[in-house]
Amino acid sequence: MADDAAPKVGRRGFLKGAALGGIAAATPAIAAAQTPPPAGQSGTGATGPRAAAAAADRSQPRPAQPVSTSAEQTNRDEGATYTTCGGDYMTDVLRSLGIEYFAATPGNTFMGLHEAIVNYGMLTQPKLRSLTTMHEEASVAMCHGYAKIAGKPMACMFHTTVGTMHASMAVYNAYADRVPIFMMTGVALQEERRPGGVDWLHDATDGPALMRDFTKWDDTPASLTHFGESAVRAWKFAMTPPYGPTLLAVDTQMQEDEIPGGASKTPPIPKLPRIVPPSGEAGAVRELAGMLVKAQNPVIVADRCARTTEGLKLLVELAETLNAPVCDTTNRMNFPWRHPLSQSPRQGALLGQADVILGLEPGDPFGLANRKDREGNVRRFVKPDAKVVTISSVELYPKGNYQDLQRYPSNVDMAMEADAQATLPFLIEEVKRQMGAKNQFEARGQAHAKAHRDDLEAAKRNAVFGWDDSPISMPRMCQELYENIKGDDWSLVSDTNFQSRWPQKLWHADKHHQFIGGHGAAGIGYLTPASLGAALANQEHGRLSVSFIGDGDLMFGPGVLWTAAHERIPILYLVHNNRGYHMEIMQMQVIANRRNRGIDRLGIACGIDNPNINYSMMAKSMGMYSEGPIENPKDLGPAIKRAIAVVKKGEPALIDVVSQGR
Ligand SMILES: Cc1ncc(C[n+]2csc(CCOP(=O)(O)OP(=O)(O)O)c2C)c(N)n1
Ligand SMILES: [Mg+2]
Repeated sequence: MADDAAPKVGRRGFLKGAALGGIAAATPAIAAAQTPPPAGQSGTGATGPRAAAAAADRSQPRPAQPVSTSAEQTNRDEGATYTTCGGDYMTDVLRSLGIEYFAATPGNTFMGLHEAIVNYGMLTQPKLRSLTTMHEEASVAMCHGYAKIAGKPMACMFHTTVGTMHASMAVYNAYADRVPIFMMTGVALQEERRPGGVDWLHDATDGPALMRDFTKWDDTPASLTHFGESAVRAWKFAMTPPYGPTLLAVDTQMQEDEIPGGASKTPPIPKLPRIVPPSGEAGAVRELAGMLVKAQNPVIVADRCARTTEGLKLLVELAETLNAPVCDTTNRMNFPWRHPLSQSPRQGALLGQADVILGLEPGDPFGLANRKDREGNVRRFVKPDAKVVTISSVELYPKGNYQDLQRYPSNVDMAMEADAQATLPFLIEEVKRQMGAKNQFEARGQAHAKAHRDDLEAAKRNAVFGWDDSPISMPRMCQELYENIKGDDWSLVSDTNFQSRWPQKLWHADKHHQFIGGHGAAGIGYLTPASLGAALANQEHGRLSVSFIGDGDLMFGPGVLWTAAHERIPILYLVHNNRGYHMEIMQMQVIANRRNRGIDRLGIACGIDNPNINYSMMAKSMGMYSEGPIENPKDLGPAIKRAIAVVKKGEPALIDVVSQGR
């Protein structure tokens, strides 16, 4: 990416640099169009909880840069070559939306826009950064991770048909994880634009159909004006809860050709309104507050609740007001890990005693009250008279076919169809009003605080089992990392499921950017690129991004390491190298044991060994600092220290840790 550090602007570049001004002159409203209203101005009044929630929402686009409107700069189309192609206009639309990054594996169905981004978008303000990937799945997963830190979409574009097919699993992950992505693919609508046989193979009359079941919205705009409107609409829908990926199929002719009629006919950039997410209906919020205030044992289960920093703060406020325990599914950074009311390890026991259960954006509302055993028998484990209330935006946008909604939750008493984070300010206000001045729940809070301390002590005791073992134990790997980052502004940009959640059990984390949650749809091949996208978003804040990636996950798309090195994105990858698809080993062991056939041969199906892969050498071959394979746990801490020094200089690094299954 270093290309734009010393731009050779030249005549075309100079003219391009002037281009934004040219469009601004043609469309005076453009500079103001995507500038959000002053913080605090809301759809229903400038004060109160709604305004406070909106003020802290980092999802809104950045204000457009000031633009010049000098006469010289309006001459965009003077000279021998055209300077106002459709791709340039599209580039301006993207950056008007606050999009800063664009990831792509190149393909000629989008070269008109790709060239415009490289030769115009990267050289003029506000600069776009184009990142080259080695698999379309990596482009999408990078956008997935980026959005979880940045709180807004990154753009990617993939080749028609073949690129769309490659991208699809990562799109499904993002869809199931309710994460916004601004995606584009090409399409040559006219046969004259398909000169060769391959061009026909790489075209589809309805390319987005392939992923329509798991994208939030798509369109195939038929003119530049239409592109502008659909692009703004795609961003808007992606960022309206439930968030999700949206897709535009963009005609090659429109990307490549001059703007019909020349620069003066450049279409305007449509205005993006500030989005106000739906909050719960006032009467229902009052009723829920009453249930929570009266409850003896309320339990809050937070799933994809905290979209932003503000969401985490609000959940802390609700929990502390009620002294109610919070069980965090870890799909988002919902709640501080060492908060005394953080009770995730005790979720089963707490739900069993609960009289009111509040599920915030639950991915599996059925699971709030029911468990299925391995034989498929369902058991309701909450008390018969326990009340279950959910606040969820997901059911405002249901789709068929893919089964991401989980089993029908007949256990739910009230389903508040609203965004949980947007509803929390009203719920807190109402709980406080109904509670009055006196805090009636202090004893409950103290009991939970003690349970939290007990869990922490138990986790510390358990962590030392096998401390000096080789392969290296999970708690040892996690703690060696934590000891080296705890003084920094760190961000764990991977999931912790495959590390048995040791970070949640032992680390202190109280900031929204310190953890990004999981895959969404458990599609492997997500961790390595999604971590990188999140690290990209962390880069401008100077945060230390660290990531655990599986050896299996890494081998789904090792080319991500080259993108990390090439783009110089600071991140520390620890490869949890258990030399196998260990999740599948565990599952197959259950089957083999059920059939009394032993587990000795399962490595044949699930091992990644013989030969062992040297991930450190692999990373080095792509220009990345690396160490390992590390087998002796005593070598791990010093290696991490050295790698972090590299990361702090702005480079990626990887350590291959030969480690236990879980
Ligand atoms: C695309 C895809 N293929 C297959 C699976 C099934 N699967 C789930 S976990 C897993 C193993 C992943 O290996 P690794 O990343 O090394 O993690 P480990 O379980 O070894 O810790 C596999 C293959 C999946 N979830 N997604
Ligand atoms: Mg593995």
